[in-house]
Amino acid sequence: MVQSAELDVAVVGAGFSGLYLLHRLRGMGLVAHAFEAGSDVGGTWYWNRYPGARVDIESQEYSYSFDEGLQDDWRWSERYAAQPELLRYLGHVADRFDLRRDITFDTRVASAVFDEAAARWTLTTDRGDTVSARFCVMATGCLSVPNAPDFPGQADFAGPAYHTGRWPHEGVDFTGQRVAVIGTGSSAIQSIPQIAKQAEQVTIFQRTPNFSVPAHNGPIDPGVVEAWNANRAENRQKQRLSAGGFISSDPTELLSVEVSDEVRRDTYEQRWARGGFAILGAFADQMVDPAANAHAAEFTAAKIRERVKDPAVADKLVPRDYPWGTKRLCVDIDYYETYNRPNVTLVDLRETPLDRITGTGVRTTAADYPVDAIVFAIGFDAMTGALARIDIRGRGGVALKDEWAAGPRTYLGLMVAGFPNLFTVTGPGSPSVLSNMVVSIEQHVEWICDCIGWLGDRQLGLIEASRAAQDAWVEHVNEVADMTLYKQANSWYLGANVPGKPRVFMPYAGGVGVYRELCDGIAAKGYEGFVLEPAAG
Ligand code: FAD
Ligand code: N01
Repeated sequence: MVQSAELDVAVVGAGFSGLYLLHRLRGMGLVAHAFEAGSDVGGTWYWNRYPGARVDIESQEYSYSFDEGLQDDWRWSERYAAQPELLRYLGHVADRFDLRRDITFDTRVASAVFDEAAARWTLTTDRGDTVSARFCVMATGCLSVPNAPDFPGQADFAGPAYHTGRWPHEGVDFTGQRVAVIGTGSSAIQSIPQIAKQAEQVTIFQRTPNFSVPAHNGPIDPGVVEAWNANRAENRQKQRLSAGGFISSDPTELLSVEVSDEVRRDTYEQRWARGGFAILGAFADQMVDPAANAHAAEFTAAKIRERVKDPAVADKLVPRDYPWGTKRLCVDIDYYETYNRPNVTLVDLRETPLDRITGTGVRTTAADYPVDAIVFAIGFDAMTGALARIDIRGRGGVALKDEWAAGPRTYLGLMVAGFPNLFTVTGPGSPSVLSNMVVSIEQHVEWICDCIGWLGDRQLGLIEASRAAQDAWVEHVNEVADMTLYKQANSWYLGANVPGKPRVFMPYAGGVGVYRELCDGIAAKGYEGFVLEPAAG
């Protein structure tokens, strides 16, 4: 339970972001408390327990860097840690730094209202708690609100239905069952091979195929761990200054359009053999030059055709209508090979659209598919979803959802004009989901905490993004996105997966290192672009 109704900082969420915030704020001698809708810490890794869930960045890179002892003591077992291990890691962090005593679980923050006279935020929860805090940090996650399935007839379905983002804690046994999986994003690509190993029959309903690369997962190579630890400080610094927040992709300056066909093929083959996101570092022009991007797409398509035996099925699995990498690249274990199994069927919803769910299965315009269970792997209301579900009101009682009616607008993805002392972690307008998020989270947490400390040192009580700085930042975020191919995909980066959501490219595509330097420069100039006011009284 929250010990004090008068907090220095209220934190919403207890995933990677909320846990580090609590630890850091406490270390500054501040009274901080977190509220978490789940029953324990972990965020993404608490909720997403579907079979096959695992990280797409190498384990040692997808971990906190802020504490040497933590890094010395923790050992990852696999190259790409699976969800249970990631959840154990976050539980270990909570234990190690004794964080749970400052977290109220099973409690959803329903509203956060700024009281201008008192210069404080009042938060109310769905359990009737009210707390007041000088600062409020929304560590609510970019992918924490699953899209609710909304298929005609779904209430008629007699069997169980699951969403990958809200998987039952006790697990699901599909033995002997016929299972429908709707969706073919990362969650589906990870879970389908596992479900297919257990179920009698799996039918996959695909609207848009994704580009996926093999993880080549396995027990973590002790040599990798040794090399990482031998140069850990340097590696961590390289991550922080890199484009994507990870260094295992080993990016080159080579341009795909300038090398010979042979060099290009060899480069891609070598990176394919390394697995995972190594391919992202192959050429510097693949995300900005359509011709270079087409090379990556052609190479990946050829690999899909090698991996899938039936050419007609392979053909359906090849993405055609958006550039390579403009949706987060999937990292799979035997995804395409799973289509070679006799108990797996792919239904292309572009050819035969999903008509309705019936009492006994899924009906397309061409056929009925009787199933015992349905898995909805249909994604999230990303980046703004969790914030939109809290009634956040800033100056003059203005609601954040009204302020963002035409799409999110922030300064640096950290603050919103009209909402003083309210911070967002990895909010829209920051590199966020285009990066190794742990690196982006640490940078945000440290910037926010340093800012709060700086204000305290100067007897300043309020910080707020100026509208001019916010407008300029939004323009810059758009300009940078326009230099890339990202906007050519109907992705959740643009809000395209949620009917009625404004189409705005939400993350900052300028890179983690560039962004960090911008944020640090702004802080060094006395928080340029922010309006500062003395503490009340
Ligand atoms: P979250 O982990 O989402 O935690 C936010 C928490 O806030 C949640 O527990 C939620 O319950 C809580 N919350 C939200 N609203 C409220 C409210 N109103 N009141 C109370 N509590 C609230 N990123 C990568 O970089 N690499 C990966 O490989 C990767 N894999 C992923 C796999 C999956 C299946 C998903 C969904 C995401 C993945 N991500 C990955 C992104 C992942 O979300 C981040 O890496 C990271 O875990 C986010 O941490 P967070 O603390 O910011 O948010
Ligand atoms: O969700 P998604 P996700 N009818 O939105 C389909 C991270 N993550 O949970 O593209 C039929 O990507 C939809 O089709 P379409 C990662 O950042 C990482 O898989 O809209 N189909 C799509 O195929 C990722 O990007 C990992 O045409 C419908 C799928 O559902 C993000 O989370 C693992 C539909 C949704 O794909 C989200 O991934 C998991 C409908 N009405 C997640 N509505 C790692 O590997 C939606 N779809 C680390």
